Order: sequence, then structure tokens, then C-alpha cells
Amino acid sequence: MVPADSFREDVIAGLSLPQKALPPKYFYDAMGSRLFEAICRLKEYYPTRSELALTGARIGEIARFAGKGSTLIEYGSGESLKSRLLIEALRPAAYIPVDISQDALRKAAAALRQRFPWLDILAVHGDFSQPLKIPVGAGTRSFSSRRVVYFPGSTIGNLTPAEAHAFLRMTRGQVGPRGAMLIGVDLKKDARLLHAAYNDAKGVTAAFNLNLLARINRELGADFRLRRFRHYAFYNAAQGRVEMHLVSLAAQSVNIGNHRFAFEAGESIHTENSYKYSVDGFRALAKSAGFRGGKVWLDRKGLFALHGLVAS
Ligand code: SAH
Ligand code: AVI
Repeated sequence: MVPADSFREDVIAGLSLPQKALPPKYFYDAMGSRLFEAICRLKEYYPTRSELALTGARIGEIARFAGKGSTLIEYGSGESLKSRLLIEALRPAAYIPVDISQDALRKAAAALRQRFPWLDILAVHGDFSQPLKIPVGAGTRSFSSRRVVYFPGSTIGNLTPAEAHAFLRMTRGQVGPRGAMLIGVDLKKDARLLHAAYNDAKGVTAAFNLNLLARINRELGADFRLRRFRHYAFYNAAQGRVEMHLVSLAAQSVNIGNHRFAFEAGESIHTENSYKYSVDGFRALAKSAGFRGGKVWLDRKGLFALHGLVAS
């Protein structure tokens, strides 16, 4: 759960904009996290498979870059799938997964405790778009070890370039001058491949998108009629991003407490951006936030990049 007050305030503010919009971080309640895990296993959704394959293939180099025995801080850890490869190779002093989804975080931490009984795990339930205090305790191994921030999955693509810059600045401060960052970034590619990845044949991405309205109904007592909205995703080439929307199929109004929102037929709520970056484009962003592009690893098909950044 996120604090109910900020959820309500953000939803009311977003639906009051001329182009209605909702922050994508609210996709991830227990149901949303499960639907996202199902997306990762779809044949059309290449990012998870590509990043897992490239991480597995280059794990020796990646571990040398990050430094064995470092403290590994992961933002948006979800089910901590790729992290397992890193944990095995790095034997970190501590693993600190940070996620807004309490449910996903709890399940992932329990599975990791079973698999890596020697590992010091400090799960942090929090929002990385706000300043976060990371509990690296004095007197523990994690206090003196090198800090490495891991941010896989191209979750950075769900931030605007300005938000991504602010996030990189924050992590630059957290890792310090000796630290490093490993960050998974989806590459620009043929729009047809992107279209398929965000419009899968089984409709799992549509269910993930619509679950945001179901969550607003469940937690804020709203009366969205889900059948009156349709999932819509497309590549906006000018902005370099996939956009997800929920389109109202009729003229209608929706109530949330004593707020009423009117929709015209065809009007949309913009629910997510997923920015795609060239290798050079991302390096330029990282450089502006105080990082040097140390290394970059791509999968064999050139669909996805893992950037190794060091503080400059
Ligand atoms: N890292 C995983 C999951 C990516 S999905 C992977 O690579 O497959 C994005 C994850 O980030 C979800 O688990 C979601 O709950 C989390 N998340 C999204 N916005 C967040 C925020 N503002 N603060 C913390 N976690 C967030
Ligand atoms: C978590 N994030 C990087 C995913 C993405 O591809 O932007 C979320 C997602 N949205 C639709 N499908 C997957």
C-alpha cells in the first residue's frame, strides 16, 4: 500500500488535468505486480528475456565491473529475478531491494532468503521518486563496502527525461565517489516490435493497464466501469516513447468521493510512458547527472542495453 492520502491526491490531481493522466507507479498493487510478472513471461515482451540473457552471458564482466562484496541496492526490484544472477556472482555484503509494491517485495525477500541463506537482505518499502533513506548500518560490512545501485528492467524509461535526470542525481549522491550504477535501458527499435510488446495477443498488458482503474475503485471507492474503457498503446516517435492510455468508449462521468470527472467519448487517460534510448542518448543523460559511461553490454539481437556507470 502507498499512503492512501497521497494516492487520492495524485489521482484527483491527474484526472483534473486537461489531458487526464495517472502516475504509473500506482500500477503496482498486489494484482498489478502479478500482472506485470505475467507480462514478463509473454512471447511479445522482449525486454525481460533480452536483459536476462545478456546479464547471464556477461555476468563475469558485470561482476568485475560492480566489484565483488559490494553493497547492492536495487530500485524497483519487483520479483528480484535478474538480481539472482548478480547476487550469485557478486556475493554482496548486503542486498537492499526497494519497491513501492509491498506484496512483491515481501514475496521476493522470502524467496531470496530461502535461496541465499548467507545473504544480508534489508527490504525497503518506499517510493524512489521521493528522497529515500537507505539503511546502510554503521558497524556492518555494508557500511564500509562499495555501493552499487542496480536499476534493471528499463524502469527508468517510465520516468520523464527530467525525472530520470533527478533520479540519477539522487543515486549519484547515494553511491558516493567510489560507487557505481548498473542500469537496464530499453533501446530504440522498429515500431512494429514495440507495438507488439505493448499490445500482446492475450490481453495481459490491457489487463495491467485497466487494473489501475480497478485499484482506484477498490481503494478510493470510485465507480469506474471498466468495460467502458479500452487499452491503447502506441509508439510516439517524436518523443521516443511508447505511450499507454485508457480510452473512454462513451461520454460518461466517474465519481471518486465527492469529485466527479466527465469524459467525452474517445477521451483518454494517459497512464504510462516508456522511453526508449540509444546508447549515446542514454550516456548523454547519465553524463549530465554526474556519471561516466564506463561500460555497456547489449543482448545478441541489439534490443536492450545494460549500462555500467561510474561517478565522474
Ligand atoms: N526490476 C524488475 C521489475 C520492473 S517493474 C524487472 O526488471 O523485471 C517496475 C518495478 O518498479 C515494480 O516492481 C514496481 O512496483 C516498482 N516501482 C515503480 N515505481 C516505483 C517507485 N516510484 N518507487 C519504488 N518502486 C517503484
Ligand atoms: C516496468 N516498465 C519498464 C514496463 C515498461 O515496459 O515500460 C512496464 C510495462 N508497461 C506495459 N508493459 C510493461
